[in-house]
Amino acid sequence: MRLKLIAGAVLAAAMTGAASATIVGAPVDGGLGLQEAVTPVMENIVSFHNLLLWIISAICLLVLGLILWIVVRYRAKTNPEPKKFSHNTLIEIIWTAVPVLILIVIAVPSFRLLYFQDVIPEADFTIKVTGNQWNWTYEYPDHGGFEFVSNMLEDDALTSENWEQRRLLSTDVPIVVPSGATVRVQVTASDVIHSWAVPAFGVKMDGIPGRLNETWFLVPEGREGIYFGQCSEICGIRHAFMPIEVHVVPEDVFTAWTEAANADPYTASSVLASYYASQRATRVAAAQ
Ligand SMILES: [Cu+2]
Repeated sequence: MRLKLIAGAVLAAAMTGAASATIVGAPVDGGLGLQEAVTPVMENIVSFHNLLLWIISAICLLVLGLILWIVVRYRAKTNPEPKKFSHNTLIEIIWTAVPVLILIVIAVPSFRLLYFQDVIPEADFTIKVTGNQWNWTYEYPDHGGFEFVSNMLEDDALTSENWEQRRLLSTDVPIVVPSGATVRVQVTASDVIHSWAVPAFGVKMDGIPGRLNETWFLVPEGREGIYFGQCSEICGIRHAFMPIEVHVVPEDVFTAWTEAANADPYTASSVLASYYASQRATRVAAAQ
């Protein structure tokens, strides 16, 4: 009896684990920091951010210390006669040179990171993203050129039947990419400026009507899952309701999805549903 109960609990844990394990890139309750980095670009952004945090904290503490020291040491009560000097050359040289040095220390990794983001490595394939008021059009020119529009799911359409969905973040037709592939993303817009941003990828690229911007991302193998993003350039009244949902899946699932999408991109998500169902089944079987 007890054994059965334990087995049941393990099974339930495995099943909820399977349902929640697929969402990787999403906001978390009470979260303060950046989303967990999954691409090399985001890993670099996080370490640059952490470096800046040390520098900025040291500067704040130094300035706070100086203010406290001056407030106490030079207060009117103990200094009835104010000093009359107007400048101090040595101090002025120091407070010019030290900030210049700090800025150089910051600039070097900053430019290195900018070039790393900006210079697109040899890409495996391209996705073209067009921002519209208020949804995204996706095109896969290297996989037969199919195209579809991705809209936010309204609250009453949310269902976690096939995979876990999130309010204001899930879409009716998610985009799919394989893990381990370098993906070039071309971003533009049809009406006003939008911005295609996925925090866990370290990607935020403006889509500007009449122009084509490029960026890239690479999700390593083993980091498959669902990643969410949002339009990040205020673009009108429904700006907050044009999310981005990216499913990173193994290569063979991606191939099956592109084949289905070439026939009909609006029903191709069934490939994802059966992939997650088989994953769930494997996990449940492993737990038994
Ligand atoms: Cu927008």
